[in-house]
Amino acid sequence: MVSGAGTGVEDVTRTTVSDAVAPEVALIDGPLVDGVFTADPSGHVWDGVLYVFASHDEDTGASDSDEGGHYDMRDYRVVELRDLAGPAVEHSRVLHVDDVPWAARQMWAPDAARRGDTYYLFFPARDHEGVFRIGVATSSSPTGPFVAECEPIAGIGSIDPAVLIDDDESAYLYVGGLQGGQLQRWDGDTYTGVDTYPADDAPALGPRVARLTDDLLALAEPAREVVVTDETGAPLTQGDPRRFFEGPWVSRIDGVYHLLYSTGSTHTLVHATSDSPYGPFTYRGTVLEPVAGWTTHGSLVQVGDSWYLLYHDAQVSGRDHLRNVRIAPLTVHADGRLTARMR
Ligand code: FUB
Repeated sequence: MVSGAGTGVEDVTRTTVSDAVAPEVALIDGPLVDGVFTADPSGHVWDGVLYVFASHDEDTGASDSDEGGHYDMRDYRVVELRDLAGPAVEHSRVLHVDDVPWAARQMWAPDAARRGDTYYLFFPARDHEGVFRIGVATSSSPTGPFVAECEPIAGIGSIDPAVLIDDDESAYLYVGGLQGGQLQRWDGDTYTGVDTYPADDAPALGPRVARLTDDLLALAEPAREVVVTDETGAPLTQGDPRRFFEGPWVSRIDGVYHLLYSTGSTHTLVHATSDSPYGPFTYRGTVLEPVAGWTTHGSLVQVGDSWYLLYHDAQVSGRDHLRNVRIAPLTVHADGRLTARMR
C-alpha cells in the first residue's frame, strides 16, 4: 500500500506553521522509471495503490516543428507504486495507437478515471485528417490493456484531457492546449482549421470543460470555456505570461477547486482557484519553476493526508521530447497557494 505519512517534514521556503507540507521522506528520488522515457503524468490512488498514467516518449525520427511533430508518441505506460519509496512497476500493454480506429498519431497527455469496476483512459491523438481529438478507452484493470471506443468523444477537441470526479460523483472533462494542441482552432464544438488567437490585450484563450455522462463516454452538456482571472477579477490576457497554455488539471483540495496548468511558452506550472468546477478561477501563483526542457506538465495526487506533484523534465536526455516522470512533495499553504520544488 502506498505510504504517505512520515516525519521528515521538509523546510520549504515561505511555509508558515499551518502550511501542510508533504513529507519528503521515503519518496523515489529522480525519475520514477529508468530505461524508458515517460511524460505527462497523471496520478490516481485506487485501493491503496498509486497509478501514474503517462505518455511514452520515443525518438521516432519525426521532425521537430512549431506544432510539436517530434512529440510522436505511439502508446501509453502506467507506473504502479505500492510504496512511494518504490519500487515502481512499469506496465507497457496499456493502449497503442494502432488499436484506436480513429487515431493516426501523437498519443499525447492522458488521464484516467474509475467508475464502479471499470477504468477509463482518456487520451488525445491526431485523427487521420490531422485534427487532435479526445478518445476514451476502458478496461477492467487500471493497468490495462484498454479497449478504445470506435469514435472520439463528440463535441470537444484539442489535447490534454483531465477528468475530475467530484465529491457528488459528477465527472468533469477538461481539455486544451495552444499551438500544436490546436485549441485556437476550435470555435465551440467546431474545428475551424484556422489559427485564431486573441490580441495580446484581449482575454486569453482558456481550457474547455464539460460534465460527462454517467458512463463517462460522452459529454452531458456543451463544452464551455474556463476563464482565469487576476486577483481583481479581470481575465488574464493573451499577452500575459501567466495565461493558460496547456495541460489543465483540476483537484479539489480542502473544498477549493485548484486548476493546475502549464504556461507553455513561459514554462511554468501555475495554479488558480475557484469555488466551482467551471470557474472562473483566480490566478494564485507558480507551483513549479521551469524544468529542463521546453514543456512542463503536472498533476496533483493525495496519498494519505499529503499531497504530491507529479511532473516531468528532460534533464536525463537533454532533449525536449524525451522526458522522465518524477514526484515531489506539494506544500498546501495556509492561504491556499500550492508550491513544489523540483527534485
Ligand atoms: O507530451 C506532449 C505534450 O507536451 C503534452 O500534451 C503537453 O501537455 C506537453 O507536455
